[in-house]
Amino acid sequence: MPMQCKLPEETDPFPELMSVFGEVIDQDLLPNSMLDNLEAYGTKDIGQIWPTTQTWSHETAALYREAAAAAAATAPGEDNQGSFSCEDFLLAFLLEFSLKHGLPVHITNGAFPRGWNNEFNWGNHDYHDFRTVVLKTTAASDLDRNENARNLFPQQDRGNIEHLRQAQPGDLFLLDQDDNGASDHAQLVTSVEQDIITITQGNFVRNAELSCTLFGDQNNPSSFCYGGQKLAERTYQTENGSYSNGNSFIANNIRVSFWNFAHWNYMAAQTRQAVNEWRRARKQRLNYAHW
Ligand SMILES: [Ca+2]
Ligand SMILES: [Ca+2]
Repeated sequence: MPMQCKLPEETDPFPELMSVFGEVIDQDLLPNSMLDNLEAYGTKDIGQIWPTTQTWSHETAALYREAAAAAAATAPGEDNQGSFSCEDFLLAFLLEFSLKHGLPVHITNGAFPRGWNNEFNWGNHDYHDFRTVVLKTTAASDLDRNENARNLFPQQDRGNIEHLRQAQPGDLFLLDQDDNGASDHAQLVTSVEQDIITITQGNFVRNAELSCTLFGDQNNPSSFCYGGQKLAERTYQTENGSYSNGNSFIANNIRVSFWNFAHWNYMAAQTRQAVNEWRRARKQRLNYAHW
């Protein structure tokens, strides 16, 4: 898979949008003024992080679930020896799978409410840069955003034990442990068998060293101060409500969620179109300047 920011050919058709889990949310696109600004600040051309070569469908979502079922063994360990904060693990796993299969992603957070899209390269960035910025700027509570993930049981905001039992590998467990309405922990479901649900998770522990407080970025997976922890496997026993750390768990504080693939398909197509239109207009502008 080429990792350079290759520009799409104007004739490159966007892959067909397939029917898949999720729903399209109204979200602002990249404005031309922003693309013009990037150009003004020295970006030569706007390319892609990776090209979307297929869209999310029931088939590719099923492949993703298969990969999640093997996630404990193949957890992505590009840097920090496989250490991650909880949401960073879910994102790193997703990004790696999407890159490998040419699938679109559109991750929205407070730092970039328009969403990070693989079809938009804001400079000469590579996959590693993209991954770093997405992980660094996205918190567990951002997975609550409808643009990123949707509840699998929309009739109720909160989960219950029956919802947990119906989970599948690849689903996200979003936990609101302090019950303030925002998720503060996230886990990847890797298997559901009878009364036992297995998850893989990262964790975050703040590094209290002074040098980290002053110079490090605890949220940056590439920083020497990254607070991500080694991946761990945990189990829920739905029969008796016990969790593998010895505590019991409260099913009502866990939402079963899945990525909003339908929205990402749509946003990647829209982003490619917006970038192509901007490039066409820019070419005309340059031709006119050279006249
Ligand atoms: Ca993060
Ligand atoms: Ca919370």
